[in-house]
Amino acid sequence: MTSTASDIKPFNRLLLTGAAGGLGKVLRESLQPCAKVIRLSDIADIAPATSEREEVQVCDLSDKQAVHHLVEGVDAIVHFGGVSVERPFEEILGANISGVFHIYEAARRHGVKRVIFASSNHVIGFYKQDQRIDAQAPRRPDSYYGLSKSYGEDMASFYFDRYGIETVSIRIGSSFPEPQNRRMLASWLSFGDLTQLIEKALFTPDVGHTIVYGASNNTTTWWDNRYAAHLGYHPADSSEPFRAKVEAQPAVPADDPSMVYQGGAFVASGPFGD
Ligand code: NAI
Ligand code: 15L
Repeated sequence: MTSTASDIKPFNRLLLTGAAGGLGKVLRESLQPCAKVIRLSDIADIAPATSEREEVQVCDLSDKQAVHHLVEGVDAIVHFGGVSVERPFEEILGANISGVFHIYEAARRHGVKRVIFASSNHVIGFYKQDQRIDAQAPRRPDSYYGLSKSYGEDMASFYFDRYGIETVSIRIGSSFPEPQNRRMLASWLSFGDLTQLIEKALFTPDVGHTIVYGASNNTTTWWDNRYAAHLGYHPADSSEPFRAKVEAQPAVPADDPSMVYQGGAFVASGPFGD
């Protein structure tokens, strides 16, 4: 169930990174009740502010000084910016690895106490689809991209233990308007459920560093959220209404990575630069 307006005591200023991206555009609208002002940031062009409740600041996450400036005056950070697919390591390094360090270091210096980190199922992508795992399962990254999200989770853990900055790391499955293939019947996360999860992540007290799998209430499921029960996340949507449409797609061989591994095709990406 999505939080009601009365559950929410909005932050004064919330920073949303990745605001020009697919999910950023959705969250720009849906997170409005969470803050009096949302500061929208991306390296790419962002649509101009539509009211005094929005601020727009272009920023490259790999630029430490720029991120320090970006975080000034914010109360919480929804960190969705970065490279969102598998790419050569050098591209991942600046945006995702240096980027997440810059976000936490700026949070520390400016006294920000809560970060929501867009982690990914690709942190555990080498598990097979017949396995059911929880947040304590050893990570099995499937790509440089997955490794960068794994590093981000460790950064979150460190900044909580060392500085008391709390984080909810959301291992997002596949968040798109609808599931696009058979794998996404299990990994799909609706935009409504993503919003609910971020609201819970922002407003639940004492989260420490919590890892939660971001999936809707799908009939096929690989992920057990027992260690995130305190968030009270109860997904309202399901991939089931899309099953017939997805299963009408051309058959895929049973040994195709998209049918075998939780991370799907990411497990077979690369190598780069040979
Ligand atoms: P997206 O690629 O549409 O958006 C990411 C945004 O980050 C882009 O607008 C891009 O310009 C920006 N960005 C890239 N490098 C940057 C840099 N150096 N400095 C500042 N901004 C930079 O991806 P999407 O789908 O919106 O995902 C948002 C976040 O959620 C990403 O962190 C992604 O890894 C994560 N995620 C998304 C999933 C999904 O199903 N959509 C699944 C799992 C994780
Ligand atoms: C991700 O982490 C990506 O950002 C997104 O584009 C999808 O590929 C998603 O995972 C997925 O696994 O479906």
